[in-house]
Amino acid sequence: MAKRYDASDIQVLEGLDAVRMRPGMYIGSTGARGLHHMIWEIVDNAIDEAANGYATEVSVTLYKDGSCEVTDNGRGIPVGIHPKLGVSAVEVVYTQLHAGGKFNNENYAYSGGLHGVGASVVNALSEWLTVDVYQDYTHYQQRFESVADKNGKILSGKPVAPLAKLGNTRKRGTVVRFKPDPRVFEDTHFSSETVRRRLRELAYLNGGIKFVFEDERQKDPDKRHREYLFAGGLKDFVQYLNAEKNPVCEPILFEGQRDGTRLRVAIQYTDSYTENLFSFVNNIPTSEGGTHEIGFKTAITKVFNDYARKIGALKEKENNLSGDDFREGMTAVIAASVQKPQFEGQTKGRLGNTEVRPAVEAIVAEQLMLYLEDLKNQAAGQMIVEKAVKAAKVREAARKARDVARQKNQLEAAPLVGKLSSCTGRTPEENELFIVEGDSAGGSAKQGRDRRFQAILPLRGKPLNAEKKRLDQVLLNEEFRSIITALGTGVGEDFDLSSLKYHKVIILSDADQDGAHIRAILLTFFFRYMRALVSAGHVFIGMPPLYRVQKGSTVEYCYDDAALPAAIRRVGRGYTLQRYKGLGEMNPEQLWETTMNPQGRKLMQVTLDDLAEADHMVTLLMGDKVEPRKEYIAEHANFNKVDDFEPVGGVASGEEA
Ligand code: TSJ
Repeated sequence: MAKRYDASDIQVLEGLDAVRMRPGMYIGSTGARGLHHMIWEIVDNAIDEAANGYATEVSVTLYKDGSCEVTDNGRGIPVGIHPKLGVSAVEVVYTQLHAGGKFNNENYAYSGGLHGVGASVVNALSEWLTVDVYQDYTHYQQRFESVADKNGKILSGKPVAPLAKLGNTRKRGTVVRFKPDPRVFEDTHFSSETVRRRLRELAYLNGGIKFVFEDERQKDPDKRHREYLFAGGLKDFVQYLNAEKNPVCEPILFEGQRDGTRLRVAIQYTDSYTENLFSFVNNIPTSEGGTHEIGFKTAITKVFNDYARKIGALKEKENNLSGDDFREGMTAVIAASVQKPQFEGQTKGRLGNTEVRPAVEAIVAEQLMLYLEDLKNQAAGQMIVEKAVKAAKVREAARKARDVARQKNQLEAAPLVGKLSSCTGRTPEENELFIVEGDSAGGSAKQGRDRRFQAILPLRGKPLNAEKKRLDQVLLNEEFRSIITALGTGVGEDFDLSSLKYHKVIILSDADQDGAHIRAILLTFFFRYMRALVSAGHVFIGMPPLYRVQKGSTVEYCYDDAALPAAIRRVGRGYTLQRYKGLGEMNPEQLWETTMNPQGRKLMQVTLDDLAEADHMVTLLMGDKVEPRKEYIAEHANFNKVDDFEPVGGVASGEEA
């Protein structure tokens, strides 16, 4: 009877416990990102079923008990007993790490989700998980729990009982409900916004599938239920992205497949100066770009240059136009499907697979050529080329202006460097740059700082609005030039994150309308011309206090109106209250204590969770359509509130790590 264990048995026995030992290895982090990753993992499986044509609807419900439920109306996970393991396929999916690799035979071809970690990881990191399968008029159910044994060791995701038949049903599909384990995650609260936005994005990327969002925790009925279904898919996506802009052509749509890479593309030009490329791999946003983006850009530049020559817009002896020229005013969504994606970079937001670049390049070159050869697209093709020729001319003129400015600058380099009070430390990871509104606050910050790792750059007046200008014009602005010089990274196409001199870039502006405006201008600049700085999490917003409550030696600072009554109660009768109208009213010690000292200050990290939303808001706040901006500002008039930073990309809340 002595059963001999082989390697695969050991994996079965230890698989899920290994996940609990090192959750970060499997879901990236145990913070908010990892927590939400649990949902995406399960949702991926449901989307797979729908994308293969077996389901039409995917829904996600957030419950008051902290659990999340994901449903599809597909075939249901197979319930048959696995011949080798003697348990149902459902159970295998939830208890075996990387079940995908092992069950790729005819009946159990299970993809394991596009994020690739599989449903078993979600099970391992949940307090409990239930799965309901509705298949062949039968309702099956199984429940898993993570329980402590008598030594207090946690056994992860154990089946409470085998898969059971509960009864008859006419329904079809799979329902998975799980509660993330608070022993694993720092915070188990699902963000309504995060889930809702991601479902909307998935609905654009997977046109024709209906996504339903339910949040049972919300009181407001409007926030409890949302449905997203975009029949047009990427076409609808690019039009949505351009909603606040002025499009100058119909969307250009194409798709293709080559050497294992599938690509879908939607492009629409607008009259703006900025380039907006949103790329995805297997439904995952690649905000740091990668090989698919490079292939796309290369093909665009080549095909449009060839076309420009063919129609005589470029003469034989003239140089090719640059890629930037053809991408000015371009909004594009590219969605690639890649077999074994490798995600690299700071936030795993860059595709590394080298084979994808030539595949994407070939698909785009072929399809775009077909588009341009079609007679009914002549006008659009001509317009795009003319636009690029104009962009090149302006760029050339700006380059000359910049050379002049640079020469001038060399003579006057002193004032530019002189503004920055650098720190003495030489470790970029530890160093912080405070960009401070106004000379007087800059002075206080300079005196109050810890000069070993904190540098101060005061801004005089307002930098110009980067949204309405080309990079060339932005570079003529002294405030932006001093920021670029201080950071050491270069800007735009030349931006190089690895030469960043300060790993925290902290914007410090007054808590009033002017301060909010300066903040928005700076964030717009970073968003448009140093996006990797933001996406890698280097940009922060300093939070100066609004009030100081004092009695004798007892002092309390309040960072929002809501905190004031409690602070007054704590300090007690006979207090004095100071309301800060600006940073300049604080002396150096107070500024240090409340806003700059890493022990006790509040910083908001700016994130780019939702690039589409971030772009919308930047366009809305800084662009040239006045009406939507007025509405937005009217709706978000309280500039002291942390929520105001949502515009520039769903700024994550919370204190720095
Ligand atoms: F991740 C998961 F396992 F938890 C999960 C899987 C969660 C959810 C919400 C849905 C699913 C899922 C899996 N939905 N649909 C399926 N389909 C299959 O697993 C399936 C069904 C039939 C066949 C077949 O060949 O007959 C093959 C597969 C992969």
